[in-house]
Amino acid sequence: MFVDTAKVFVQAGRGGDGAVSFRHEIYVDKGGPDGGDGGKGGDVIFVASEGLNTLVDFRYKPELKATPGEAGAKRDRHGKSGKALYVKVPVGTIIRRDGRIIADFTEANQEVVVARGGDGGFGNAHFKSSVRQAPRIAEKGEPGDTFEAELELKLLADVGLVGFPNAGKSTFLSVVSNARPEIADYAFTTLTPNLGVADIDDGSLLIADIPGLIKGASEGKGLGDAFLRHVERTAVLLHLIDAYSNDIAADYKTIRSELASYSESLISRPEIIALTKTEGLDAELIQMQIDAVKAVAPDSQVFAISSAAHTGVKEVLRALRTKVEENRALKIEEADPDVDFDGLPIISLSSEQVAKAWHIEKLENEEGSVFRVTGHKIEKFARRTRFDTHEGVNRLRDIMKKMGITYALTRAGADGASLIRIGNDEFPLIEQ
Ligand SMILES: Nc1nc2c(ncn2[C@@H]2O[C@H](COP(=O)(O)OP(=O)(O)OP(=O)(O)O)[C@@H](O)[C@H]2O)c(=O)[nH]1
Ligand SMILES: [Mg+2]
Repeated sequence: MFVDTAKVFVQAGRGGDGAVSFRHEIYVDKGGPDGGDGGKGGDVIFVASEGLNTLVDFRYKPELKATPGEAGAKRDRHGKSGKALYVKVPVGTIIRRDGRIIADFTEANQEVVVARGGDGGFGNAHFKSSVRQAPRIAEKGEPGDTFEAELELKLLADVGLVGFPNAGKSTFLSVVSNARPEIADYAFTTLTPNLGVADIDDGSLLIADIPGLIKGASEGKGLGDAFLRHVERTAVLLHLIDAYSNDIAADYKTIRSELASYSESLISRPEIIALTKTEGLDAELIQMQIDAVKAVAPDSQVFAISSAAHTGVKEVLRALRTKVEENRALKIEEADPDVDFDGLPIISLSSEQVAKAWHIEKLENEEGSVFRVTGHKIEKFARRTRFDTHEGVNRLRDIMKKMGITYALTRAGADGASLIRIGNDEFPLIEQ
């Protein structure tokens, strides 16, 4: 089964808890704090792998979890970090989180940390100060990043083959490359995309062969147009048309209109046209067919080829290579680092500013009001707080004071008994 989309649950490892412990020494009643820190949770890391070309494995393995960090221990022993989970995906895989792209694997061996492991909590050895000789505080480990990842595979190739079923797409690929796709004298022989590398002169082209299109493919006729995603990222399309066709101009227009209904960008992609199976036709007839295509595609290069007799094939590959290179040069020129895809300049705060920012919101419910505090840094501290100990909560209160949050809360009408909510935890502003 060929699968090019999948949803998987990814969970990075939780950080280990920090330990509360005191040194035991002979003749010393109570030694200093020696609780070690928890280890960091393992990351979930995706790696692009050349050998894969389907997402089928993810249909059966929908949960990807890295291991948690271990808790800290006495005598300042730090917990072991959790092991990262490495997940192989095919080159061309795109990963989305809540609909937004978070990774796009365009090269073999490219690695992206898709979910970060939680930090380990500090052990009580960290909290010793001149006024606090015997701290009973330790932090909890942070939860690992957890979400549902949407995977989509869009093969990356230089050239995409399009055309009717039986046009000779797979045969062309088999003649120019190392690929051995299935070939037969009936429509819809190809049911899944094939990739092959064609050598031409001193370079090479990666070519993707997909199932044939028919009139109405965009409405689901035949195998539909879902496979067009695999030629969406190619630099050039090679449109193959059977030279024996009775109405070659109509054939051309049908495929073009299916490409147009799929996407604006596919229809404007540079294309080269090749009439196939020409070894048995006389030159005059071939010329008539070429003229018929040129009448409807005046700007495209048109070739006559025969995969069976190996004629015209090299010329097509050479023309494809030139077009691919032109297209790449164009793309490099277009890329402007300060402009995002929609052409809007990107304005961003420094990551430190973003991390420190916080926001207060007053929520009214039946039992009174609750003040919700949000913000990257304060939420991170809250996640590491052990709400079951006062030392833990008091430390969080200290941090809120230092960040100016407590002041802002009182300005917003909070008193000592007001409930503060950060993440999923609630506690009174001042210890009651
Ligand atoms: N005479 C001749 N027959 C060819 C040539 N190229 C392909 N064919 C034949 O055309 C038929 C269809 O070829 P395929 O390569 O399977 O066609 P396709 O476009 O991949 O078809 P689908 O996978 O169904 O979309 C087969 O019987 C091939 O042998 C050629 O150059 N000359
Ligand atoms: Mg085929």
